Amino acid sequence: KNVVISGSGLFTPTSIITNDELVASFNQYVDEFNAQHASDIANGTVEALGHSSTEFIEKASGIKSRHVLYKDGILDPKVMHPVFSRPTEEAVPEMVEMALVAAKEAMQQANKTAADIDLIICAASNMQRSYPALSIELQQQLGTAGYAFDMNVACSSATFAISNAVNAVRGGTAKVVLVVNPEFASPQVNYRSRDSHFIFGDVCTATIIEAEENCTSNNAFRIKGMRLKTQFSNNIRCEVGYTEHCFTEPDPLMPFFKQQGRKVFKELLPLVAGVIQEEMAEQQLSASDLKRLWLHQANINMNVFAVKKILGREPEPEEAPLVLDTYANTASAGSIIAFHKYKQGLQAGDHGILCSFGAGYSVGCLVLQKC
Ligand code: CO8
Repeated sequence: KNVVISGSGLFTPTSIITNDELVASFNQYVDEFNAQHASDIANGTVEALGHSSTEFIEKASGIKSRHVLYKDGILDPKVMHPVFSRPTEEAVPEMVEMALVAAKEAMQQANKTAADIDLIICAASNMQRSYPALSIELQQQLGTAGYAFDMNVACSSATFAISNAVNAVRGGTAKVVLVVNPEFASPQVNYRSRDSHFIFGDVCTATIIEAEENCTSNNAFRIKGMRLKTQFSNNIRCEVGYTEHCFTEPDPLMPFFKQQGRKVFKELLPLVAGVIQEEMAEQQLSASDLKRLWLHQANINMNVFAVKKILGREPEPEEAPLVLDTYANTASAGSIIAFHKYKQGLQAGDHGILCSFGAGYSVGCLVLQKC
């Protein structure tokens, strides 16, 4: 049975933090830290912190700004994290609020109402709570029937969820699936860490997956191939979990994202290129058959490297669209934002590849064909 992505949606928070704003706040924190610890720094017991810089961030990552749900606390050198109310049982949590907006746009594109949807998958790198599942609350908010579940494969949550959706449609447990990827990343960023304070932004994407025979959308993409791969690595890690308060040695840095960026760069790229090339061989596609590459958005240099490896040449900007300049790394939502914003202009029969890569390690490659 042919299965398609018949609609996509995007929620973008209105607040933007530029590199200059982020660096100014970080450098003020550094100056205050170094002044406070001046004598320990002088006697060598504490290491002085170094300034961050807009030039470094743009050159190393390609990121110029990011959207966040709660800007103020992040930029206050005395706070340096988003500040918001604890969700109550009566209030809809942020991730569900974000998902509602993205879902409605995807449903509209796919000509679907809540009555059509019988499975919701909420797939993201972090869940705001363990249970009840956020997807089930979204199900209640939208008024859909059927069932819903949450899942997490970090940066590959969206592609792995689409693969689950395809299997549900093929297996007959669902007819129309809504996948949402509310990436509320900012609470997990250590804004006091020079190495990672610039990396992430908040966003939510959504897709509708259904059988081609039921699809009435005029901008649908057939999912021709799916290839998923995981390989364990500690190089991107977050330790936070429900056991946190039980540990004999509490660690105040536990909730944060940590990575060995260079190692990730080196180890992940061959994995990504391998998965994409294997799937291209399976689908009998050569580089010249690919009209677009909607890639994970973590680092501009990484994307350029991956695209050159796949196409065997420098890409034209529209062949492998970048959104990380204004969205930063949005974990699993990145490749879906690229798809959502740059899926126009393909002709029926044209092929493209949507590929996520990141923590796990994980790689999720979808071969898409314009219907
Ligand atoms: N300003 C100035 N200097 C800096 C800064 C800064 N902000 N940060 C680091 N430096 C310094 C370093 O200290 C280092 O100095 P020295 O040479 O003296 O030691 C120098 O600059 C070079 O540092 P790096 O080697 O770290 O610089 P890189 O060129 O490697 O760039 C990157 C760093 C941008 C992190 C790069 O390595 C990278 O992007 N790698 C790939 C990372 C990647 O793809 N990660 C995947 C992310 S995981 C994911 O996408 C989702 C995870 C789950 C979601 C979690 C939600 C929060």
